[in-house]
Amino acid sequence: MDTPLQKFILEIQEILDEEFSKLYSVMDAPSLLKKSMLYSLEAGGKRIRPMLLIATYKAYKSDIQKVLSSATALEMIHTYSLIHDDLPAMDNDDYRRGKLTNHKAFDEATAILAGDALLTHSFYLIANDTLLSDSEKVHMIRLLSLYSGPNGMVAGQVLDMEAENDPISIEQLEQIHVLKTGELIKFAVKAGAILGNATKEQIQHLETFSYYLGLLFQIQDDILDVIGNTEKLGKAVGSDEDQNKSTYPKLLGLENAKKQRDAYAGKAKASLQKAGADTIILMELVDYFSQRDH
Ligand code: GRG
Repeated sequence: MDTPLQKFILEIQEILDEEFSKLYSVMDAPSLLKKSMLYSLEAGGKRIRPMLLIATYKAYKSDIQKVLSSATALEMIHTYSLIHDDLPAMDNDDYRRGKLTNHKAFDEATAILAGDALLTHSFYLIANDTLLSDSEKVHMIRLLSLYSGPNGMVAGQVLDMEAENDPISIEQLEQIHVLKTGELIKFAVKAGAILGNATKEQIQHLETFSYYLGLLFQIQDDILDVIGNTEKLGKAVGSDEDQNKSTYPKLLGLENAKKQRDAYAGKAKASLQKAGADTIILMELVDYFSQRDH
């Protein structure tokens, strides 16, 4: 028997696949560019950010059509960040999600442009959504650009690059992850809550929830690097490029990293309860984030 979360995951994956295939026919872009954008969008990501956005919205309202443009836009920004992160100038990875990275399947210039196109088109999708009021559109675009830009995810990427090869403290590591991973997770939760008309107080508790969720997601990512998962990013576990990176297990030890992850899961769930958003799906998502194996 599928759990409510398993059903939800399948439902969201189908919805997003449909949104992306609509994109293909709607976008009046050169065919190579579309192919490169769709190649990465459909490469088999877990879709955790749109899932979180839609699950948070569903804690307050049920007509999920209203959040589809924001959820799709969010996954597009996440996908652009992965394409650019894999480029030779950054992580120089050949594989992602068990497939060739975008610049290996196409070429470097096409991959850069596919990332650029995903980023800019994400804002167009929201601006063009007839189900959102003008003020909702501006609100979504403002938050998404703030959290993914130079004060958010891009800042995290820069700090991460600067920290390479240098020993850093656990506080610095957390700051990098809060920006690099946490800001998009924060957008997911806040966008769902705002469009679901949650109160200011509920949104504050949800922001706290997203903070702990982002951190426990990243701790689990680091733990998977240590305990090994051949599928994960298609990289060899403990590969050379990972040797110099600071991670939670390296700074805390594996057992303490697991304890920290579980403590954050408890705090995330407590915040959900305070926000009146303690639905089965959101609660199960916390466990899914902290126990995932890829
Ligand atoms: C290039 C501006 C710019 C930013 C890149 C997200 C990111 C910032 C880099 C990716 C590298 C990385 C391992 C980041 C940590 C966050 C993380 C675990 C991303 C992978 O997200 P998942 O697990 O990926 O949701 P899938 O493949 O499931 O979509």
